[in-house]
Amino acid sequence: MIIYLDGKYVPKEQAVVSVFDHGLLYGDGIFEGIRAYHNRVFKMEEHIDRLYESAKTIMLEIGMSKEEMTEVVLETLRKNDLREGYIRLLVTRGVGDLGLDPRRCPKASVICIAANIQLYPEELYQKGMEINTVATRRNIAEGVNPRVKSLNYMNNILAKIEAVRMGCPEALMLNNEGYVAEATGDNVFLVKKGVLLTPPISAGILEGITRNAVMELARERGMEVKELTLTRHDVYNADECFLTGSAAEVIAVVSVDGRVIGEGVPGEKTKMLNADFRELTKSDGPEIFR
Ligand code: PXG
Repeated sequence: MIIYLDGKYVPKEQAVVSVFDHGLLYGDGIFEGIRAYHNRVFKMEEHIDRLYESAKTIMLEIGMSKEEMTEVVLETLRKNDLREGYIRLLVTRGVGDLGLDPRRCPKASVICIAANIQLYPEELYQKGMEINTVATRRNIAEGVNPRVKSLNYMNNILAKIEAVRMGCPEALMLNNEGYVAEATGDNVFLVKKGVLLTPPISAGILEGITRNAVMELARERGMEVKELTLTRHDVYNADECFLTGSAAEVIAVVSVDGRVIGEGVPGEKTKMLNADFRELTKSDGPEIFR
């Protein structure tokens, strides 16, 4: 496995960072989780744009152009002979001292890993999953805005721990007002009377790239799409529910807090949108090998 690390492509064993890196010391940094399908990097431009937006908000100077960053992603895939896979692109504040002042970190560190990922067992993609609401709330937008894909995922990790302790693979997280936000690494969708519903960005969620793609696919199918403040009541009484994410892709949810959603099997619209999503992965994004 070849890793990109600060300007060099090195074997995994040599891809090591300093214990003084503020990404490690403070979770001071940002990342993207990107997928490659059929020799293309899915929604590459959207991921690079979001990375640079996250950087802007945390006042992190990446030190390379978007074009150069795009090339890093493509070249990392080529060096690993991958036409399909999962890419973890991260930028940390870099090496500093034992104080959180980012001015002590002269240079950001850029890392790109290309590998494989399976978030949930294959069986769950067929049957749909059962999830539970957890007590840990999504962090508030007035703190670290959830739109920043920061390296500090403690909030979501606590939610994941709660879910796992309840015996389920994923958590439904609410925002601080008690409205539906998202899952730990996925956005949430409902289908009710043929309308696609999802919480608005203002609910304090990550603006998922898969979320945006699925909303667009639904509109192309003539479905009405609404970004609405949602309660757990809306979730329990939906006809269908599913999650989206670069890692998770599109996965049906068949039960929430013990309430069976719809017929208790992946719904028709969910399956349709998943098929459309699969199709889109064949043509979207730049080619890796020409
Ligand atoms: N919400 C949160 C909090 C996320 O972290 C999504 C939604 C979906 O966004 P995209 O743009 O991917 O459609 C994410 C992204 C993992 C993992 O290992 C999770 C994500 C990304 C990379 C890895 O669980 N979630």
